[in-house]
Amino acid sequence: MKSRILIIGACGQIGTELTAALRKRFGTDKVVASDIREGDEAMMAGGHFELLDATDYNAVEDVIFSYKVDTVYLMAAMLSAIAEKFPSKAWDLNMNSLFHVLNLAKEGKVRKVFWPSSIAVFGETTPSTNTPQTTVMEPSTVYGISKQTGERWCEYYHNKYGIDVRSIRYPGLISYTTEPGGGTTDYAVDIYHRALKHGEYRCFLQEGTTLPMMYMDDAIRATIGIMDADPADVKIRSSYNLAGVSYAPEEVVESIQKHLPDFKIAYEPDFRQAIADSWPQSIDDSMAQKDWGWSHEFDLDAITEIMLNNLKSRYA
Ligand code: AKB
Repeated sequence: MKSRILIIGACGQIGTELTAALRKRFGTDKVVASDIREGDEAMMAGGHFELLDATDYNAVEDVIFSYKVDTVYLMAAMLSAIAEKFPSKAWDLNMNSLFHVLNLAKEGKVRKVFWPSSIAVFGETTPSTNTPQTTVMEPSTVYGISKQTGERWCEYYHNKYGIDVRSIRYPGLISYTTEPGGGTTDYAVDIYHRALKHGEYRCFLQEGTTLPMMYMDDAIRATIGIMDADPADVKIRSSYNLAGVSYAPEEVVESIQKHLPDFKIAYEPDFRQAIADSWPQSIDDSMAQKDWGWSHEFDLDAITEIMLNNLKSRYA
């Protein structure tokens, strides 16, 4: 019987923690981690691992077939800042990988799919505070355009072919295990590393840039939560708004200074400022709360405490 879970993009920021959580929950034999590159020791030694290019349909199909995969979490993607540098590569990766998995589901080779969207689907014309689930969406980044398009395809495949695809719009994610790569919200992770290593941080976003953020444990809980939900309760098949906390760089500084009073920040905004300015400041996630019981746990001070405590030993 097909019963295994495949994670594509298992070595990325979300994939790493999602793999650990799913291995813990379902047992190592039930989970197949895969990525285009090898992961750290815990990833490689902790269970099944396959080198896999998410844009190679045949390779993805082979892994699904040989491991008897039933459910796919497609986490491979090029994030907002890096995608601006490689637009066509980003489009290929973000879109082709999704089509491959949706088509494999359409052919009956996979039963259930998770695909991550992002707050990047919104743009300058979107109401920026308490952004509703359904609203104006005119993303201005390659990443945002790919995520918005992906949402439309997910809904289309669900409506037209009955595919059980589920998705959430992640805000910026904060974690200490694996660093993010190529996002606009990455400052909110880098800042903790720099605070411990150098006592100061040069921030590529300016003061007052409020963005929606979330601690990784909340994001993993949301991901598993929507996948656990009864299919009838997952009423939105494009992607759900998801909220944690919203804050600006100076609020992270204040939170860090409660532990490291001498910590300093300098603001040197770059091209990522325009991306951040086009995104919402806060998100209304009442649909996720209502449909599948979502609620976040971690606030900024709790995140800061966890980040500093866990990174401390690395920079001691
Ligand atoms: C990024 O900054 O690109 C990502 C995102 C918000 O999807 N963290």
